[in-house]
Amino acid sequence: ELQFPERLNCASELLDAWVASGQGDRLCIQGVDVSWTYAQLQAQANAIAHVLVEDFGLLPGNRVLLRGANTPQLAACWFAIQKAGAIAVATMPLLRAKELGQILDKAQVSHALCDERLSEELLLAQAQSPVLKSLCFYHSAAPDGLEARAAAKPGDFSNVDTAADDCCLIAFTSGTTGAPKGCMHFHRDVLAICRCWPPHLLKPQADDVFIGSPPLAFTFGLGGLLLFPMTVGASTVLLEKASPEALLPAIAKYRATVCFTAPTSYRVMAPQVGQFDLSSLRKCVSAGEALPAATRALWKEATGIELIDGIGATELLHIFISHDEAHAKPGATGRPVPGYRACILGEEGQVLPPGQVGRLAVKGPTGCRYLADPRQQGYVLNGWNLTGDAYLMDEEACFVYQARTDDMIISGGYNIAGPEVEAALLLHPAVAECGVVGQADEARGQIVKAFVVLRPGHVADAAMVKALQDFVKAQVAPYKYPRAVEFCSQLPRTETGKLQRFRLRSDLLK
Ligand code: 3SK
Repeated sequence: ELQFPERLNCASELLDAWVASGQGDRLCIQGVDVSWTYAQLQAQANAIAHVLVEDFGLLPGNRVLLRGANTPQLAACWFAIQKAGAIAVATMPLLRAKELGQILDKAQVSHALCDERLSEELLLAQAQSPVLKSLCFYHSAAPDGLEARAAAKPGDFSNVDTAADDCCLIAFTSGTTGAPKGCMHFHRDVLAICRCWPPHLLKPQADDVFIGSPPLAFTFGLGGLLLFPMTVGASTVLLEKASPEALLPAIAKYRATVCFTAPTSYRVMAPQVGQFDLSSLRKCVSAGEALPAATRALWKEATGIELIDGIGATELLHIFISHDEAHAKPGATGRPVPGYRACILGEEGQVLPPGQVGRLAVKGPTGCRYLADPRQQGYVLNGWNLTGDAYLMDEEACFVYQARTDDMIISGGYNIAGPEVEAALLLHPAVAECGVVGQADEARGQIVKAFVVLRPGHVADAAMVKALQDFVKAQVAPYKYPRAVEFCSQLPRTETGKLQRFRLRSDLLK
C-alpha cells in the first residue's frame, strides 16, 4: 500500500525536489521556441504563484481555470496553482463559451489563466459568470499580461503547506451526453498515479524524451506528458498541434523516446512512418479508447514497437489496467496495475466468473469523487468504481474490452459489442475508420449499423457494402455482421480522439 505524509504538496515532490537535490539543470520541458530546465520551470512557476497571490488575491482552495494548448507556460501555470495551494481546473482548448460557463459555474471558479489566443470564448463565458473575478492572459505582450507581471516577481516561493488530502485538481469528463462531471483529485492522488503504472509497466528512464498528443486538460495527457516524465527527471515535449501528421515529424525532430497517443492516431501514423527517422522511439503508449488488435499489429509491423495499452478514466485519474511490452496480448487490455484491483460484476452486483461479460469495477489508491453530483451514487459502490465499460476476464486473468456499457447492441436476442464489429472491419484494407452502433429495427429490436470512412482509392458502392459484410462474417459470429453500412468522410470524435458513438446513434434518430 502507498503511504504518504499527512502534509504534502505535489509540486514539492515533482518539481522542487529536483532543484533541491542539485539536479535543477536537467532538461525538463520543450515547446515551440522554449526549452526549460527543472530550475527554469520552477522559477517560472514560482513567479506565477506570486502573481496569483499578490496581484489577484488567490487563496488556498480557490479554483483556477486554465485554458490553452499544451505549452511550457501552461505547465508552469499548473505548478504555480499547486504551489499556491489552489485547485487547477484545466479545460480542453476547443471548448466554447457555453461549456466553459458550465465549468465556471460547477467548479465555482474564481480565477482564470488563459492563452491570449484563446481569449474569445472565455471572455464570452466570463460576461455571463457571477463567480469568475479575475482573468489574466498568458502568451501575451500586454503590460498587464502574465509574462510582464511574472517578470516583476521573485523566482522563489514558499509552497503552501497543503494536506495530502487537499483537492488539487478538478478534471472534467469530456463530451458524452449530459452535463459535464467534475472529478476531484488530491495531492496524494497525483503522486499515487506516478508510483503505480509508470514504474511497473512503462519503466521510464531519466534520459527519456516524452512526446504525444493528449491535452494536459485530459488526465491521460497530464500524467503522460507532464507528471510521469518529471517523476524520473526526464524531459517532455509539449506540442501545441499534435495531429498524427504533426506528431511523426516532431518525434524525429526532438528524438523522442516515449510516445503517448490514442489508437486512432497510431492507425493514421502507421502508413507514414517510413518517411521519418523514428530510430529514437522505444516506447509507445495507447489509451483513451480501446485498442483494436488490427491497430496493434499495424503499428508493430510499421515500427517494430509493441504498443503498451491501458484503460484509465478521468474518475480514477489515470491508467488502472495495462500490460508491458512483454505481456501484450492482442485484443486484451491487460491486468490490474499494481496497487489496483479489478473484477467483473453482473446485473445484481455479483462477481462474475472468467469468460462472462459484465461491468468492470475497480478499486485502488485513486477513485471517483464527483463534485456536487448525484451521479456519484451510480459510480461508486462499496468502494468499487463502476467504470461504465463492459469487460470480461479471460482464463489468464487478462481483462478483455467488450464495449461501453451503453455501446452494447441487442439484436434478435444477441448481445453484440459495437467495438468488436469495428475491430473486425478495421482489418479490411479499404477501411480507414469506422463506428458501429445499434439502429432501431422492428423485427430484431436493433440491427448493427456501421459508419465507415474508406481509405483513398476505394469506391463506396453496393459491392463494397457486400464485401465488408462478408469480411465481418468471416471473422466473427455471422450474426454480428453490419446489416446496414453507411459511408462517410469522417466520424464524430471528442477532442481527445474518442469516438462519439452517441452522436452516430442520434444521427440515426434524425
Ligand atoms: O480514457 C482513458 O483510457 C484514460 C487513460 C488514462 C488517463 C485517463 C483516461 C480517461
